[in-house]
Amino acid sequence: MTPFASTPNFPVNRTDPFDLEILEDPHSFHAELRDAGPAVYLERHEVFGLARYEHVHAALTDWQGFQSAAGVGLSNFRYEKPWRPPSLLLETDPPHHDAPRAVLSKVLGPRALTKLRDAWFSDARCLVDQVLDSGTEFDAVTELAAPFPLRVFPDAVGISNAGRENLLPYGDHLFNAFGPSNSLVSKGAPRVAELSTWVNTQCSREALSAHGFGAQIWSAADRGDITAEQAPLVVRSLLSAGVDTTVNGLAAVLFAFATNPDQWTRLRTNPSAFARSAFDEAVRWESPVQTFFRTATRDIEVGGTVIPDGHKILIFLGSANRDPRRWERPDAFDITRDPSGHVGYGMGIHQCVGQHVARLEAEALLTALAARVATIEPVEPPTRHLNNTLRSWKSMPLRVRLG
Ligand code: OVP
Repeated sequence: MTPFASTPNFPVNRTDPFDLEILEDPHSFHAELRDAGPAVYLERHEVFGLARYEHVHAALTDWQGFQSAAGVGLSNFRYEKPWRPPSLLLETDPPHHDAPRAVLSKVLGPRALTKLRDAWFSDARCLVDQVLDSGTEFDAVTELAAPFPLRVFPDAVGISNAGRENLLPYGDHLFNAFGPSNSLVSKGAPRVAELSTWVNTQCSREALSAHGFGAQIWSAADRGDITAEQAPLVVRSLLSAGVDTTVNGLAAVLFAFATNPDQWTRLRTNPSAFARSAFDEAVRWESPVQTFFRTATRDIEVGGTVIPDGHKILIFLGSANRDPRRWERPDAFDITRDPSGHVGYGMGIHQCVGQHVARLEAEALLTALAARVATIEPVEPPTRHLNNTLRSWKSMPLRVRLG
């Protein structure tokens, strides 16, 4: 049954967390895992799963016991060659993690973003006007949540306009590849070489405009803060992590408001006060990044279970963010709650370095919508785009009333 004692001292679950039906609607599976115990053996992939907030938080903050350097997907870099050179941010630990992290946190920090604020607010108003002027029914994924980040973020990084349509499929495959080699990974495989070549080409100094995030990463290499070999891989992290995540985060907050009209009314009473925390509440509620793996660096105890050295551990961020042991009315989208402490951006030394960028995009888009839109409702149920890691969407038909 398991590679361990015939009577294991931990619960065992036979469900595949990456089964398409589970990805479509993971909530009851998450509740089952949380109720089973602090650490559950997931027999299908021979890994341990952590689904309660307390233990997810503890594992994320213990980077020494739960390493990222063996990969944050199911595959262990000690035994299997990764499909692309590992990320210098996501798939490393101190000391190697420190310099790239310090560079990116400065380039993407709140101070640096103040320069983009007015331009992004105006871009958001422009996009919202364009959508609303052509009608009050639209697809919130393909007309708002995808086009907005796809316009402002690659501009801010400083890549060319040509080929930007590659960013979403590249990210889709990247986030699928953290999971097992299932049908979602096979579906992306034919385009991997082409998409990787395009992304890698965008990371060279020559491909990047003069003052963007990309150029600032190369300037950090000139100063000696990182090496010239590291610079293109740090740029690659921006192009890898910065698009699909925000597209799905924005779609999530729009869906949250469409299905909770009282919350939209409340947002509109004071958009500048509520927009930011509303987005964080949507990140808690939806967890656009559902899972990441860690690897045990020694025999390590979690709530009475010893996870053996070298084992992969699946961390259920989405489950932790709806754990009733931590949150009151966890399934309710409530912009007046304090969502801080949610693990939708992770926690600890790897916590999302782009979170200020994501929040600024959301604040700009929600503010532009709040200025013109009185009510939002679904026209028909949205459809999911299934991904091994992302809680993603294909379509979201909405109807709004102006005023
Ligand atoms: C959500 C993330 C995701 C995918 C790729 C990378 C980071 C990277 O650093 O390449 S964080």
